[in-house]
Order: sequence, then C-alpha cells, then structure tokens
Amino acid sequence: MQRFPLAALGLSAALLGAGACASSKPDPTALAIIEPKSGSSVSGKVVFTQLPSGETRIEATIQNATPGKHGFHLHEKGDCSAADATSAGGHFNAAGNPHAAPEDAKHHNGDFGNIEIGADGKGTMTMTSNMLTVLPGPNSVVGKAVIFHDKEDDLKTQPTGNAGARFGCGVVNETPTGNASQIKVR
Ligand SMILES: [Cu+2]
Repeated sequence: MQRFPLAALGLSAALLGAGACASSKPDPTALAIIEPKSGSSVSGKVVFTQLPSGETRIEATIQNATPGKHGFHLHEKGDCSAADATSAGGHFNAAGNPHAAPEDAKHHNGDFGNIEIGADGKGTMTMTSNMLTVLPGPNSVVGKAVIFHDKEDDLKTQPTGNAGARFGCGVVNETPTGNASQIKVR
C-alpha cells in the first residue's frame, strides 16, 4: 500500500539529486508506519537511518496514545495482520541476549526501552543502535515490525518486559530515497 507514494518520492528525489550534488549519497533509510491495534487509536512513524559510522539511528513519533511510558520494540516478523499484532512474533533477538534496556551491555537487538507520551497523547524518541542495520544482513530492520505497547516495559521481565498488549504495529520497509523522515503521516 505504501509502495506507490514511496516510489514516486524516490523518483522525484533522484531527479533532484541528479541536478544537485551527485557525489553525496544519502544514508540508507527505512520506514515503519504505525497503525492502531488491539482496539487502540495509536498512530505514528519510525524512521531508521544507517549512519556512515555503521550505527543505525531510530527516530519515532507517536500520536493518539495514553500519557506515560510505553514499551517499544522491534519484533521479529514484519506481519501486523493480526488484530492484536501477535502476528509480529517476539522481540527481534538475533544476538540471543536476554531482554533488557537498550543502555545495558546485553539486550535484544529490538529493545528500544520505553517511549514517553505526554498529556497531548504525543511522544517522540531518538536513539542509536550498533545492533541494527538498514542495509541487508543478519541485523537488518527491514522486514521486521515495530510494536508500541499498552504498558511500560519494566526492562527486566523475560522475554517481554511485561509491556502488555500491542497497541500499535508497523512493518519496516526500506525506502529508496534516503529521505524517509520527510514522509508525512496523517
Ligand atoms: Cu514488544
């Protein structure tokens, strides 16, 4: 469903790029559009950018959520089809680590900790990870799914953080442009 607008954007960006600086290659990006699940009205987007250092930056924006902390993870299957988003499987954990905070030495590749939602129902989060890539490989985010949970991740209960129901889900797709952050979400 997202393919046509993304492809169109890619084409116009390529045309613009041809006229501008042909030598500066954009960083690889991927995008997940968060859709409401489990009867919630949560929406949002997550932009992944693989930086020249090899680390991947994760920038999330969430709307229409309840105030407070909510568990936020990359799950292993890019499948949000189930009404409760259980189709996305468990946390992405190619490293075979225990569940923990992203700051801890050992944690799941997909552990993003919590995202804090304000009184206006909105929240943002930015972090970088050296356990994820946008480009193909064993740690690639492409083809996985971002899950926004009902409850706070306690960062210790195995393997889920006891974060409760899945209130938002978005499949991660690679974007052809390097400009995923410019894509607007209604
Ligand atoms: Cu999760």
